[in-house]
Amino acid sequence: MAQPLLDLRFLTSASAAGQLGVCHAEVAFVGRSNVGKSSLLNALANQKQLARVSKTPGRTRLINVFLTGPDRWVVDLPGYGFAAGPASERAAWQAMIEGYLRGRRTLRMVFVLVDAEVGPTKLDHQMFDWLRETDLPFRIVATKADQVKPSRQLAQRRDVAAVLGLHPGDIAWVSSAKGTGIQELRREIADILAC
Ligand SMILES: Nc1nc2c(ncn2[C@@H]2O[C@H](COP(=O)(O)OP(=O)(O)OP(=O)(O)O)[C@@H](O)[C@H]2O)c(=O)[nH]1
Ligand SMILES: [Mg+2]
Repeated sequence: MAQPLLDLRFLTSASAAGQLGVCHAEVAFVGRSNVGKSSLLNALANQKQLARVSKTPGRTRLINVFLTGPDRWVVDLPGYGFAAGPASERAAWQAMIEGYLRGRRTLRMVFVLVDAEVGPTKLDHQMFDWLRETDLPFRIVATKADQVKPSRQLAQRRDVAAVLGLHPGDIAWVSSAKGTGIQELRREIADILAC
């Protein structure tokens, strides 16, 4: 069977959740700026420039919606914790992300991306707490796994999971650069969006 998500294509951008139309089901990527959300989307789609990637944090400034199959969305959100820029702008970003996460009845899973090498930051923990409070289903994805030394891979998986009170298997461990874990995540997302 062909791999799912390879048909991902750009649908629309919005600066507020209220501008978005309806869909059947959607999943979203959140995480701090520069953690690799847009790169992961490109890896899942096996397309190099579907979502814009940058070395400079704060590249994704809008809610970017990508379409797969009939009426299924994968949503790339702007990152949090990007220090540069005026406070008012940061507050507007936060309102955009919160507005989206609170406002979508069709949102089936929030994938929270954390850096595999750095582990969860204070802001990531705040995000987990907030997601628990709002009762949104979420799953943790550790990105840039290629940056973890091969000799540290197992221990790092265990450590990142332990900090979060999870088992190593509860966390998807991926590298967009090397393709690690991408096929598994594709299937997982396709299953979530399926019915
Ligand atoms: N080594 C390595 N670098 C990666 C990987 N994924 C992303 N990067 C790099 O990390 C940087 C940020 O990637 P983006 O995908 O733009 O990150 P983002 O989370 O979308 O960032 P914002 O849009 O600013 O929130 C880029 O320089 C990417 O090339 C990976 O799997 N391995
Ligand atoms: Mg991005």
